[in-house]
Amino acid sequence: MVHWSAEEKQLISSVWGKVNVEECGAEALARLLIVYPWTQRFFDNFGNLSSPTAIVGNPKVRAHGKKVLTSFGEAIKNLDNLKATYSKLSELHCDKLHVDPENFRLLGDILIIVLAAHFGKDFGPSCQATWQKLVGVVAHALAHKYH
Ligand code: HNI
Repeated sequence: MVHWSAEEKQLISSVWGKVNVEECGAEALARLLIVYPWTQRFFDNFGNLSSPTAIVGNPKVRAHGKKVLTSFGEAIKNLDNLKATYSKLSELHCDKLHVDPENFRLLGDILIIVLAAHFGKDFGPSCQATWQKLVGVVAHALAHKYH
C-alpha cells in the first residue's frame, strides 16, 4: 500500500483547501480536450467541441470537469483507502465508458499544470512532487479494475 507521510498529507490538504473545484475542474478538462484532441471521442454527446473557444465555453465540459475534480476530492479524503474508494468508478470507466487508463495520467499531469498556474510560488517543488505522487496513485487506483 502507498504510504503518505504527515508532511505529504499536509501538502495535499493545504493546496486542496484553496482549490476552486468548479474553476479548476472545468479548466483541467477543457485543457485535456484541447491539448489531447483524441480524448474528445469519449465526449461525443457533449455538443460543440470544434475549437478551443468552443471547448472552454461548453457548459457540459464545465459541469463534467467539476464532477471529475469533486470525485478527485474523494481520493484526498481517503488517501489510505484509494482502491476501494475508486473501485466502482474503475469498473465504470473500464466496462461502460471504455476509457483507456493512459488518459487518467494525462489528466493528472494537466491538473498539476493548472494548480501550478493558479498557485504559483505556493505550489513549490516539494508540493508539486507530492501532487505528482497523488495524481499517479489516483490514476493507478482508477485503472485497478481494468481487465
Ligand atoms: Ni471520468 C464519468 C470521475 C478521468 C471520461 N468520471 C465520470 C464520473 C465520475 C468520473 C465521478 C461520473 C460517474 C457516474 O455518472 O456515475 N473521471 C473521474 C475521475 C477521473 C476521471 C476521478 C480522474 C481523476 N474520465 C476521466 C478521463 C476521461 C473520463 C481522463 C476520458 C478522457 N468519465 C469519462 C466519461 C464519463 C465519465 C466519458 C461519462 C460522461 C457522461 O456523463 O456522459
